[in-house]
Amino acid sequence: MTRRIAVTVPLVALLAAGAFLSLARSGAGAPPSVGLIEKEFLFTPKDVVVGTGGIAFVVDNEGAIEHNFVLEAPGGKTVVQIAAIEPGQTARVTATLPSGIYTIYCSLPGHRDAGMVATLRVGP
Ligand SMILES: [Cu+2]
Repeated sequence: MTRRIAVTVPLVALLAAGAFLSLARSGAGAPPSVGLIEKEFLFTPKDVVVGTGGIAFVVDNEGAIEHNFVLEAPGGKTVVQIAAIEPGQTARVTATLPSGIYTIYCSLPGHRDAGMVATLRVGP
């Protein structure tokens, strides 16, 4: 089952964009973000759908032990990763993604096989 996740743009960014429109700023502001929760031994949500382009991953370790975050492109190349997230900590990483089906997982020994893997579908 695929669960569609709301992609949010911070209201502050929208307000700032409007406020500075008259200054012809070219910056697009913060990218949309996707929140992921890690614990033993799963990612929530397990299926994520986003649009192409810049995306920020906000990864919250709600487990009792350390985890990490790896985003793998179709074909197996690592796009971005977060080396370690301690229990109770939140980490963030951004990437610019073309269309495709990506894999998110925790690369600590045994964690992926135990269920710490999720699918990221990126489409237009
Ligand atoms: Cu892990």
